[in-house]
Amino acid sequence: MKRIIFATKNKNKIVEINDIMKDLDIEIVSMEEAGIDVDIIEDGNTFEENAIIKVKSVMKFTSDIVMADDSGLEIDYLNGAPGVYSARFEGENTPYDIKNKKILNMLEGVEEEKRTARFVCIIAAGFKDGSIITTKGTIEGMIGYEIKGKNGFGYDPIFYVPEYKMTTAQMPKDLKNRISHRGKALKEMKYKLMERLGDMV
Ligand code: ITT
Repeated sequence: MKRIIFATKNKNKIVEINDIMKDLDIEIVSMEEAGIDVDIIEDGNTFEENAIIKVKSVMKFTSDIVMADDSGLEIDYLNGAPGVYSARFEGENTPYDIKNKKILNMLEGVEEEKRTARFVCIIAAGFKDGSIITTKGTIEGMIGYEIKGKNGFGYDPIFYVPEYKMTTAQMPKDLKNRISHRGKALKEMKYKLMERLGDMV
């Protein structure tokens, strides 16, 4: 079976990615499972730059296909913050309950129309010939007024999707994976991979 190494240390992402890619005949393994341990300095200014940095850092250690996800939450009222700093917002190791409460406080009293936000995801894939391709997915929503839901991870409990009248943390995983930034970016990547797989691996 063909193998892709996913350059992430975020276990929640690996779970979602495996679910989304399960119909492909490809084994997705984490860096840990592949025995690759590298500290990646995410010093890009955009999601795309960071996704490519992650892929390139791991490509040095393998000739397998390497894939990475750089994602985050853009809040319009905060001029797009936390954006590429989503994981580092208020400190990398701070529990999300605290980060989410902080955001709710920052938006206290802000009316509904101004609470718009989106999750953005860039997926990058690097191949043994050195080429790298990227895909992008977004999901539009708004910052809710309270923490709601136990599914998902990160900012899901405050990311409210009006169309479904719930946060992404209240969604069953299949629904989130179908409509999410990551789901959309990975779906497009799946098609691009299927086009290339024959001669690239
Ligand atoms: P890797 O770099 O090792 O992949 P990371 O968690 O540091 O893991 P990012 O730099 O891409 O990943 O930061 C993404 C952050 O954006 C993530 O930690 C969450 O805070 C947030 N985020 C991304 N996708 C999300 C989702 O589907 N639901 C909730 N929060 C999400």
